[in-house]
Amino acid sequence: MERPVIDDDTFVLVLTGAGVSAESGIPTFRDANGLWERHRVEDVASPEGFRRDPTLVWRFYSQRRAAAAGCAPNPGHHALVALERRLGDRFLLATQNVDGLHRRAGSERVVELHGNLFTSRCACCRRAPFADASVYADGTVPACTECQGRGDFGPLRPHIVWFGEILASDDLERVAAFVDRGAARRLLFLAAGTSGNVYPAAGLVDEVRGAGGDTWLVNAEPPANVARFDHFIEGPSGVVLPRLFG
Ligand code: BJW
Repeated sequence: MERPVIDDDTFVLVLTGAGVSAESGIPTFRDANGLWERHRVEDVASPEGFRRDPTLVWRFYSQRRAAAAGCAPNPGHHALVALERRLGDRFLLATQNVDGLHRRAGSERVVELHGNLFTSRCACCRRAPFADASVYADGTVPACTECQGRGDFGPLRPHIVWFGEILASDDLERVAAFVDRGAARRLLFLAAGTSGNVYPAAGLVDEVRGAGGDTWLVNAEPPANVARFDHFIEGPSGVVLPRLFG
């Protein structure tokens, strides 16, 4: 199997998607039997859907919280931890996954681009997002305890970036700064387990190529954007990542 050269000058930016958690038992979005086959994305993962039916949205995320809490990181997650320990600050992991499995595996330099399943925030007030593993299976829509009574009482919502919502600017800036630092030395980009459908994450490969970086993709099958990568390794990330970096 082709392996990337990682020397003392190399900066590695990793982008992970749902495929990396698939071997932990967490469903992907767009595969057969994926989440978007069973749920309408505009109903459960958009601000309009939440305004229309917050009960449905909380049922969806409650089921996902309950399921993810029972899952454990797999060898793909652990291989990225080992790579980070080797590279230190020359490593950054940008994940689209909200399941928290990278941090549970031990990854520290992590940017959770699309939020976190086990964090909630108020849909109305400026209260800071907070850790929350609550499950509302009975149709309850949790209320914010901080703005309640002050006239602008609002429901809590999952701290997730839904379609049409902007990603946190400090997260995007952290990734862009890493690309700049790596481009001044030797930059390697690895995407794993992502179909490359959702932006801005799907555009990272183009940014790295524009900065002169080498681009790798590990995926169970060739996705639509495979031609935008210099190297493609087909296979499950739980098997391929330990071989690449073990
Ligand atoms: C394996 C495997 C194994 C299986 N091993 N592999 C530019 C162009 C066009 C549109 C836009 C654009 N910029 C922005 C947009 C709009 C929109 C967008 O991208 N739309 C596209 C659908 C066209 N983007 C947004 O709205 C984003 N916001 C934004 O950019 O704000 C500014 C703006 C707004 C509007 C217009 C313009 C600018 C926000 C996107 C938020 C995405 N949120 C979601 C749901 C919430 C998270 C949650 O509930 O969990 O995030 S959508 C869903 O897709 C989720 C994922 O993180 C994301 C990516 O999916 P991923 O991870 O790639 O999973 P899959 O299932 O698609 O693929 C899995 C892959 O793994 C497959 O290929 C399998 O083969 C593989 N696999 N097992 C290795 N074992």
